[in-house]
Amino acid sequence: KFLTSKSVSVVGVPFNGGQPRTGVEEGPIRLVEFGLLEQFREMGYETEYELNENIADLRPAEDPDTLNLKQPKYVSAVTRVVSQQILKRAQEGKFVLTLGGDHSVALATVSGVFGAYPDACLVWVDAHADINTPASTDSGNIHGCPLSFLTGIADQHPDFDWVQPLLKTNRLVYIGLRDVDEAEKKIIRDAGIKAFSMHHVDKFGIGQVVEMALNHVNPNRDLPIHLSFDVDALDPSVAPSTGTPVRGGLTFREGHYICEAIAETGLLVAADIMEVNPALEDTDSVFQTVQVGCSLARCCLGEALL
Ligand code: 6HN
Ligand code: MN
Ligand code: MN
Ligand code: MN
Repeated sequence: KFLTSKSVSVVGVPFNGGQPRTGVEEGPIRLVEFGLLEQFREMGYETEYELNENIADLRPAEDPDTLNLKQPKYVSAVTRVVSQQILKRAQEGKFVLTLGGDHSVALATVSGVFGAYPDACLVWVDAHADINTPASTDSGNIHGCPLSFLTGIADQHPDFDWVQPLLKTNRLVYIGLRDVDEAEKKIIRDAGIKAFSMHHVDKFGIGQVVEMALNHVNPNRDLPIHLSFDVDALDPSVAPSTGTPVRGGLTFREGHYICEAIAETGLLVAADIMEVNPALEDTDSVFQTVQVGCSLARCCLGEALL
């Protein structure tokens, strides 16, 4: 047991600078408006909340030469500040729940969580691998790159020199992949990173996949776990309001099962719910996506455990 009390610190990161579509910065406020904090309190959690409303004010001027990345100084400035916030809350023994924002915010969450728990492992649930390097990215969108910086696979980039390679590749496991760039496949193969794609979910079932994933990163079930959940891992019929939807994703139950099974270990110390974009699609789609984001978060905190 790593957490010292039944206490959750919710960190909203209303940030869209890691990708081109606006709206994802409204993810955190919509999840909170939906009643997430009250839901945690009803579950018996002491709940604190920081929205980081003015985070976009940190935007610096960009250099003309960004080495292939889009707005690296903006992403760096925001994630650097938020990483310190998350580090502090994790050090206080609180469960840290981060609400994105786009997935570049994982630069902050993983840096903060692994700063507090150097032995932690990371379960990355996503349609995408988010491990492009500045050299390999086609889009230049940094939400497709955080894991290359966090693992030290990316060459040093002047704007991200504060990011320490705290994540060892054998402490990272993927679930849900189905849209991985060719360059990312090579990175994953060369580094020997364990990855369970949708193909594996179909083949083995979600129960076996989570078991195998944890066996890889946490064989003795004694290390802290950080779960980073991109809602585009879910099928677009389940979570339609997200910036880069890909068909053939996790069902509602498969997504929840992952959160429940990891919560059940008693080792989960932090979770991210990322890429909810309330500006995309119709009202029903937004409601459905916000609702599923909240229920995933509650499952991370043990709601489904009897
Ligand atoms: N996400 N591999 C693509 C890219 O632009 O690098 C997609 C990345 C998506 C990132 O959904 O967090
Ligand atoms: Mn992602
Ligand atoms: Mn994704
Ligand atoms: Mn692609």
